[in-house]
Amino acid sequence: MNGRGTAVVTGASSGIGAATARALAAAGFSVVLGARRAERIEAIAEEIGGAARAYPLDVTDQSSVDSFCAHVGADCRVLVNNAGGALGLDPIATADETKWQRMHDTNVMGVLRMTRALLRGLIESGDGHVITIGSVAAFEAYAGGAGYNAAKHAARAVMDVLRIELVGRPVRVSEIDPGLVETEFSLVRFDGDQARADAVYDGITPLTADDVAEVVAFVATRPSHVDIDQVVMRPRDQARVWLVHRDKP
Ligand code: NDP
Ligand code: 8X3
Repeated sequence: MNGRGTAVVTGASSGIGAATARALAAAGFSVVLGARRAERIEAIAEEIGGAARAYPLDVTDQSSVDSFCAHVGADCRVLVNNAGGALGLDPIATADETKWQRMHDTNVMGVLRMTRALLRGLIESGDGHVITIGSVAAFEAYAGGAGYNAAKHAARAVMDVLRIELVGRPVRVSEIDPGLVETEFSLVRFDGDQARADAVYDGITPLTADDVAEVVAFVATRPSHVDIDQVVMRPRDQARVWLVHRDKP
């Protein structure tokens, strides 16, 4: 069953993006997966089967975005801007500009590049939907978070403006803002340091990628007149980014 049209998922090679591609396919979408690790998205598309397709995508590179979107064609109905992440947890005093620029390029400019490239088709579909995976970091500052905070705050502003600019057009704009989700996120943030990444989830039951994907699929399958503007979701043990209850043996 692929009666709901085409859904593009960026950053579909792991974590929330991979789970979202599976969930949207199960909900009846023909999914198109994009990420830099081509072999991973090809394997996930093959596992999903049916009309799932996978093409390499680097959202920081306009020519890669153009080639990817040429494969998608004109019939995209849902775009899930998921590609992104954090690099480091450095205080502002010792901030690494390269990391800040990479975070901005992926989490903000990537959202712009993908949305701009597919927007015309989304409008012409008569029932388009842009869903962006933000973060609680989009509205909650925390020590060491400045570069990622700034990027996710900016991505949120972009989505707010898009919602305003599209009012009266047949396109919904939704933002899903999760707290702690156990994926490769922390491994990437801490540059492959597995022990440091594991410590982030120590003593709590974090959200899973499937928990978030289930919400994305719910948001994407509401009737056309229902726009779920924003969803904030966290593990029960997390009240703020920095306020986490941990069970210690
Ligand atoms: P993962 O690290 O598991 O997944 C990140 C995905 O983004 C990968 O598929 C990666 O693929 C892709 N990606 C990174 N850079 C690029 C790029 N330049 N072009 C295309 N794809 C890219 O982390 P999550 O699944 O957790 O992260 C998904 C989103 O959720 C991110 O936007 C993150 O900020 C957000 N988020 C995560 C939370 C968490 O606690 N895990 C909480 C709140 C929000 P590849 O490397 O193959 O290109
Ligand atoms: C990921 C959640 O708390 O690491 O977006 O910023 S957090």
